[in-house]
Amino acid sequence: MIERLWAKLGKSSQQPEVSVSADNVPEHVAIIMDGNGRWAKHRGLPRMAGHHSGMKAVKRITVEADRLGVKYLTLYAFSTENWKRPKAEVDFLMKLPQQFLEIELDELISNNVQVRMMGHKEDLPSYTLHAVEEAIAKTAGNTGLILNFALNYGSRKEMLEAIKQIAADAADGRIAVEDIDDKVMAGHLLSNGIPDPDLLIRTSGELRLSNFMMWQLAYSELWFTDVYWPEFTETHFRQAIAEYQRRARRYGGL
Ligand code: V0D
Repeated sequence: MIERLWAKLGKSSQQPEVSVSADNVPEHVAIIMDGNGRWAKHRGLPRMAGHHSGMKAVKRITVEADRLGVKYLTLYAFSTENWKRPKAEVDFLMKLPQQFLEIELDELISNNVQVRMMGHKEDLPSYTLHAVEEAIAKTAGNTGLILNFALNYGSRKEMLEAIKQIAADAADGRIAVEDIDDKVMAGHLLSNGIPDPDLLIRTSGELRLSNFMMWQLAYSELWFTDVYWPEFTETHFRQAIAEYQRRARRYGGL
């Protein structure tokens, strides 16, 4: 409620300061960016307006994550279940990576951000994949924030593919069944090479994982807010991180 009021005022300078400590910043923050359609409906706008507005929040939070010293930011942009939505909406969504990158890629490059994608590439339209792959290639040498877009991502599919690969390796004698452990499994997941998220944020009031990084989130702190993704600001992000740090201090005291 109070967030809605702040959001209406618009300017982040009018929001209360949330103090975040310089140490114990989560290395990896993952976000389920929910509530874009609901935000639009709430305002009497088409769902597409919500998705478009959600892109601006992506920009804001990327800048803020970088400023705070987060190393990996993973954003759930499109799930394997999202294909069930009306074709017009899917078509609109698939144009967003290109649109986002046309506006933001140069700034991402000058800010040393490395773009990555985590998801099943096969079903994506070629223009979507090309835009993302171009951004990945152009930022591959960057050493700053890793901005990891989960695109056509589904955790069960990810785990099933990993299990199939490991089973094939076992069947062909490349690995012994008793040697299959956490590390082998993690090495076959789409997140290979990225540490597990320290903190998961989900916006818009739903308290579910919705098939997102179920292996990787096993030990993560979870933080939920009723705020719709298009209204999610730097201040909300700092609130989540401050709460993460408060929890970390509590464990430290034990
Ligand atoms: C819509 C809210 C950025 C969530 C944010 C294809 C739903 C806005 C990207 C993006 C989407 C993806 C890859 C990339 C650069 C940008 C994006 C989708 C949806 C789904 F390399 N926002 N965004 N992709 N929305």
